[in-house]
Amino acid sequence: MNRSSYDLAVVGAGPAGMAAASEASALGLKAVVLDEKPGPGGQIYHAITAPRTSARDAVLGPDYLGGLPLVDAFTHSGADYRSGATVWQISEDGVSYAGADGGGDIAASRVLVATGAMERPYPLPGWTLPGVMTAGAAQLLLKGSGLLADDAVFIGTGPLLYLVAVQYLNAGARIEAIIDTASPAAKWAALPHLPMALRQSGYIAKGLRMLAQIRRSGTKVIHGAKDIALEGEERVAAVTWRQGASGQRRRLECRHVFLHQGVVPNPNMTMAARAAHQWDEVQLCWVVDRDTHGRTSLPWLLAAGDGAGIGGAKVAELSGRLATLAAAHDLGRLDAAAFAARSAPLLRRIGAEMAPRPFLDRLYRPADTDLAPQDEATILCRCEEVRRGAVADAVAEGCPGPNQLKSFTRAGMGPCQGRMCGHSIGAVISDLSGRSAADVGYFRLRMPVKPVTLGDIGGMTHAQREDS
Ligand SMILES: Cc1cc2nc3c(=O)[nH]c(=O)nc-3n(C[C@H](O)[C@@H](O)[C@H](O)COP(=O)(O)OP(=O)(O)OC[C@H]3O[C@@H](n4cnc5c(N)ncnc54)[C@H](O)[C@@H]3O)c2cc1C
Repeated sequence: MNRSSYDLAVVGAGPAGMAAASEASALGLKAVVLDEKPGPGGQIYHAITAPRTSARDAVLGPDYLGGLPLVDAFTHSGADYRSGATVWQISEDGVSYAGADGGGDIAASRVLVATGAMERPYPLPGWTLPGVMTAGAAQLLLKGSGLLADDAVFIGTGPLLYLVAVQYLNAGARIEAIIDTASPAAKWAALPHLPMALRQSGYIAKGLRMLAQIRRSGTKVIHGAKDIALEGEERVAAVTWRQGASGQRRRLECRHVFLHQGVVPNPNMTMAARAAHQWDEVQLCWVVDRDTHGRTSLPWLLAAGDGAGIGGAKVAELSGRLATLAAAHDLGRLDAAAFAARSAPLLRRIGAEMAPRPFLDRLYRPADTDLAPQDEATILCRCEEVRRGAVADAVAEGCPGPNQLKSFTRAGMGPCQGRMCGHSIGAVISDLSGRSAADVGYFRLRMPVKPVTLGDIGGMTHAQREDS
């Protein structure tokens, strides 16, 4: 059992967590960083410390390699880094984690949650078939293991869908088709925000370059698809959809499908800690209430990065630094003048980096029917196999929200604790009841936030488990 004591415990070694730890060391704070992955980098820089080859560099692109200095600074920061450490509980006393070393409790004066984003669930008929995964999962396989699936169909909307498609093309894979589900109305809603987005024209130029590369590759891009469904027995065999005004049903055979409709903050840890959250009507997700420096409604808890609100990797890095400044100031280790002086340039850069967000969030807004699927047989909660029809029955019987739905159906009570279904369940109840998503609310979450064994909680090492 590990009971060392730290000024700051950081959960997550993505851009936010790595930057926070580097800043902590520069300020003389004793910091520990825990991440369940085997190496630092988070989602964007997943497996960045793997041996480099020119082929891999060319596939993953310059933005991926741009993470190397950050990882290098983190590695040399002097912060205590625990890889393969799954944090299952946080509190005002610190964090509890499970890991190969036996895990344990780590006392810390402040806890910074930098657990990043997750892909918004995209439930549609057949999405649980083998051969179907999220675009982000396909990307992790590419980054981590160099695995590719030829002739995949990409379905959905959002910058990450196109980024993964481009990385696939860079790797020499053939893409069967991209079915872009963004509604035409989204473009009109985004347009007024284009001038502000152009203040950071690099993002727009990058997006246009990706679209041009996909066009040049000859990949089929299909717009206006409705009622998309995946077919197959043992595994996915085809995608079908209704096209255009005639509503004619089309069919495309395939063996792999990658789904994606944007990323949302992973709210499980901050919600389970009982920090205040609110519904973001533009990003269509729950976000933790926080000030400019990531201080939440709980005095011991800070939040940074995409887990606290989607802003991308640069904003994650900057917000990690700001949260550490706040921790240092609040612990009496940084005076008010230094706190203000160090914060000002970071806040300015965050303002600039966030300029394209209102445009991007509206341009890639998922269609309402994709957020809340209409087909009765579509599974919403994968862990407990709860279908939309069961949710509709419960709402018709008077079930008012996700928490009561647990008693009706067990939705959200499986190992993922609602991570995979929370947003879809909220959207479907909102759709069925005519109430806003904010009013419907989210699951009431509890620790442990990750599935752990009694051995993990008791702090057994792997060797002890094998002996017992
Ligand atoms: C699947 C996926 C792929 C993405 N790929 C890209 C990309 O290629 N390019 C891009 O620009 N943006 C990408 N993004 C968006 C992206 O997340 C970045 O904006 C950036 O990585 C955010 O940094 P962060 O530090 O906030 O979180 P992350 O980079 O997500 O890091 C969070 C870290 O927290 C760890 N963690 C989470 N829960 C626990 C726990 N309970 N215990 C221990 N550790 C925990 C995770 O293992 C992870 O390493 C991706 C998002 C997702 C969901």
